[in-house]
Amino acid sequence: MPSRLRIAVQKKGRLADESFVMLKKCGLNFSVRGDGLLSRVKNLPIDLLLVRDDDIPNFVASGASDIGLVGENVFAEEATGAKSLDVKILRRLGFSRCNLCLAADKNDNIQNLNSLNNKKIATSYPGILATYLKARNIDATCVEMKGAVELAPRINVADAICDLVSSGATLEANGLKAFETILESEAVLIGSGRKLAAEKQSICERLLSRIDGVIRSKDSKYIMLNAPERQIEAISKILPGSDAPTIIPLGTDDDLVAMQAVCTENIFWETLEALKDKGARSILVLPIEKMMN
Ligand code: PRT
Ligand code: ZN
Repeated sequence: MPSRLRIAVQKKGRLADESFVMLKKCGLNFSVRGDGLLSRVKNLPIDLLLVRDDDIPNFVASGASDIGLVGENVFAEEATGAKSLDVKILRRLGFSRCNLCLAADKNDNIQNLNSLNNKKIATSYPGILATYLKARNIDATCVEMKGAVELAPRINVADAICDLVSSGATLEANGLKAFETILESEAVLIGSGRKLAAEKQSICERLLSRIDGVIRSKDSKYIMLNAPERQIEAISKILPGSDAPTIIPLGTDDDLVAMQAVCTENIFWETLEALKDKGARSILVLPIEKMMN
């Protein structure tokens, strides 16, 4: 039987939907329904292992899954520090961004790292927190909570908290204020230090190259414009994050050329105005759906 690459993905939750979208953009055709643990990708030798996010680093380390998609916060908690697993980050994926922060009651005098000495901190990330405090010589006690960490100060379980913050609404609703960011997190693709069998390795490399294409095409745009030939250099300098543009003579009497380029950064209205000032006309900015180098 041909071997199939197994990818561990969160089944349900904040990471799940964006993970599925990303894999679909890579051309994987699958559906996730009901209570199934495995979803078979129909058009490639890949299976999705649908699990809780906290289990993903362990599954990748043990070989139950070849690679996995997980928040960097979970990767750092489950795979680094004292728990050290043979798992590494293969790609940063740029979604599910959040910060792991220290926070306390906004009216409290705990508003910096040093004021945490001899205090209790509630968190679901005891590993990351302990490593961070130790490196800074702060002597505080971690109180591990599986959820509702933001309630800990109010019910006198702890003096401060260490929790994920996205919009900040949860902290605000609970009268808390963040005073230190411990980790800036985003979704990451992880793999183990083990060598994959040749067939799986080749599927994995194909997938990684597609993921690179999806990440790069996200902020990239294709720009087309007409401009006087003498302005080619000035206009090229304005195009954000592009290599040398393609120049096509238009054969008109007024020395007009068409310029086309891939810009790896977003193009704002200000850039279009600057291009127009240099003589560019008929400027078109198009989204890029796929890229491969
Ligand atoms: O069931 P399973 O174990 O798989 O899921 P889970 O409940 O452990 O995790 P889930 O689905 O809540 O989150 C999955 C991942 O999403 C996290 O590990 C992070 O990498 C990422 N993520 C991004 C977040 C947030 N943003 C986030 N805001 N995870 C949690 N939160 C929580 C936070 O804990 C706090 O309670 O949202 C609240 C704060 O949000 P704001 O917007 O009010 O600041
Ligand atoms: Zn979880």
